[in-house]
Amino acid sequence: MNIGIVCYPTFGGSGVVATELGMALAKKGHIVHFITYKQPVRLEQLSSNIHFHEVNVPEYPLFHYQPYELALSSKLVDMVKLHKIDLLHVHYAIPHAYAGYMAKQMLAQEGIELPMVTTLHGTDITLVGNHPYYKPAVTFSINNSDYVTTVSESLKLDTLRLFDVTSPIQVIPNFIDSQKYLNPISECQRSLMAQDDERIITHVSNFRKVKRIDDVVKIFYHIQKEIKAKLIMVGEGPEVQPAKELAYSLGIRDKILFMGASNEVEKILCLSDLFLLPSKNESFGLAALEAMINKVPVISSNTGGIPEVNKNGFSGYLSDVGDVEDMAQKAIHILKEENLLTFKNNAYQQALAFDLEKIIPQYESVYHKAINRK
Ligand code: GMT
Repeated sequence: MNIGIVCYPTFGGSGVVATELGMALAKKGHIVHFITYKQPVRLEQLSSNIHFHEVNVPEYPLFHYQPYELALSSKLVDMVKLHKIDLLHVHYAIPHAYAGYMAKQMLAQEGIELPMVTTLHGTDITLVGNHPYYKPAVTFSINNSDYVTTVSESLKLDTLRLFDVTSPIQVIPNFIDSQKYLNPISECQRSLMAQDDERIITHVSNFRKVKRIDDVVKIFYHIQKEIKAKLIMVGEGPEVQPAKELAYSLGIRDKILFMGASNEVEKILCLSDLFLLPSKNESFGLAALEAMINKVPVISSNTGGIPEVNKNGFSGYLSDVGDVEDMAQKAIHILKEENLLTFKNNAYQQALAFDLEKIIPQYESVYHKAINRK
């Protein structure tokens, strides 16, 4: 198939999933066209069947807001015609599903049918898309997609609860390429990060309020009182500075490393003993899955789709949102010498349930159905 993928090209989970999906589809022989404003960060290399088409939005002083959706929909029309794209897969409803719908309509005028699959990722439904300013357009775009998928059962329920959706929704969970993690990473040098007798705890996110970064610092504060440990914080966002300030005020700033955004998260995860994800909301928790495939157990909140990924008492533990003490006690339990290895192995086993081999055919099947609906 000749597939057009529209996504955010940044470190965010939806962009990562879209990019990994495109690369996996290309490996299976499909031709994949990424259409977005920048080359996606995880797109390692362009090959003969992976293409990137940049969407440019010319600056014009009259515009207070530059019209990205307009530029994207025009680019989609051009690329579909030029490359004979069979199907469009848009990730994240805002504004991609909306721009995709406009492209579909423009192409229909020329007798070209373009099936569109929309994958909802979370904040496009639970946080941003739900805002009254966006809701009518998001509802319209969902209902006018040929197929709609969500990354968890929980997100499907949220979508049905928050929007007046008339299209059927299929759950296709996020995935991980387990083959990439079969061999130990040579750069996995624990000694660079911590002393031999120190446990390494990690958090990776975009440091938004929804991630409850202050809880990450507080959980670590309790842990380090009982166990010698270091916290590695990976990512960038508005909550980095408040987290640093909280760490200073708790007297633990010297035990926390802020690494900034990284394209090599697995080099940090491979030497980690525990991953913290105390989010207020999380449709799936791809960061937790990436930790687990690296044999890192997870302490998380029990919100949204996280319970579909992290299994309580097996790959880690789940607590109520904000219950910092409970999360810390459970973390300490996992980090004990006699428990750690079991949890590490369990985390890895649990991650294998989301192996790409099981998930990619589900997307291919949706594509076939969407194309055959024409
Ligand atoms: O919150 C993030 O980490 C970014 C956000 C995004 O849209 O890129 O992530 C959402 O999509 C990811 C991939 O499907 C999910 O794993 C995250 O759980 C989801 N984030 C939220 O629901 C808050």
